[in-house]
Amino acid sequence: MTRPARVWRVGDQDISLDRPAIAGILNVTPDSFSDGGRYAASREAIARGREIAAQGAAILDIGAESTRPGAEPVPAGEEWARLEPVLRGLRDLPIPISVDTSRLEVAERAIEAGAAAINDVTALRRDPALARLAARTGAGLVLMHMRGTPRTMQLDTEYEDVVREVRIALVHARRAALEAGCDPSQVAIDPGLGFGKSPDGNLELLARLDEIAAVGAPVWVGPSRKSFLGALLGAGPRERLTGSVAACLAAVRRGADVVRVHDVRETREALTVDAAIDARLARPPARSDGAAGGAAEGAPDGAGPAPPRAAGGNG
Ligand code: HH2
Repeated sequence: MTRPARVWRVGDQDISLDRPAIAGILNVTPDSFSDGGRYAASREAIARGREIAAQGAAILDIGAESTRPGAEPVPAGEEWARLEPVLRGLRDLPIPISVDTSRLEVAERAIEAGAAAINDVTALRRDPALARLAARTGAGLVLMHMRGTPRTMQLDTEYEDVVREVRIALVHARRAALEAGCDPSQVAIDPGLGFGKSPDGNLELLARLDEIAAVGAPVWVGPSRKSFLGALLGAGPRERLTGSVAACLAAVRRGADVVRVHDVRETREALTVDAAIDARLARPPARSDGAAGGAAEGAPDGAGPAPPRAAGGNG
């Protein structure tokens, strides 16, 4: 198996993947499935972007066109009009920004306005020239698997083997990006939970995420508040926090490098606890007789070596 890249290169920055990173979601749309309309005004969106950075996200992912099932595309001018004031207002953000767009003209403008990465939910199917743009500018590129378009994707969610099909499609898309001149460290892949998948298909993709991680690219995954969690829990989009966090933990244990989430603080806390438990494996055993042990013999809590990524890409 190829060793996963340990950084994801976005513009002139490296996002370390030694520990799982969080992409915080900011939707500046009137109609996103769980937070539509909430941050449609730029002032609220800018404040939420700053909050996401302060809560521990490694990257802020801003979307201006909903991709929920059945969503109609918005004109490029409208997409850019929603994005521009928010990008300008967040120019000094201490973390890089990715823009969730699959349109070349929007991506070009976003990079000019300071975005460091493009999150393309069509994996170059809508606009293959995005790969050349990333190669030319050094922007990070996320290639996400989707069957069809948001309007059609849930009409057929049957696969012979969903993991195999998604992996092959992502390998092809990544190869196209590399052939266009992208460096491998720039190009992340994402199985696209909820994009043309049944509830079982999403669970299968999470259960066998190590097979996607075996491709060797940084792996993004976005279970946050999605309807397969609602199907399991009988909960509406705003009531899926616990399920989302559980899915993120399961994903990082199977090789996810970046989890794309709405609830950054809660996810960060869960990942911190998970990492602290794993870190025990890299230290001398703690004594159980009440005497000082473990941390007292070594580094203070939280300052130890990066934990081994349990099953990190290796199943
Ligand atoms: N999911 C959504 C949008 N963009 N990008 C990646 N790479 N991976 C994902 O799983 C993903 C994505 C859908 O979620 P959300 O942005 O909350 O909703 P909407 O598309 O309705 O704005």
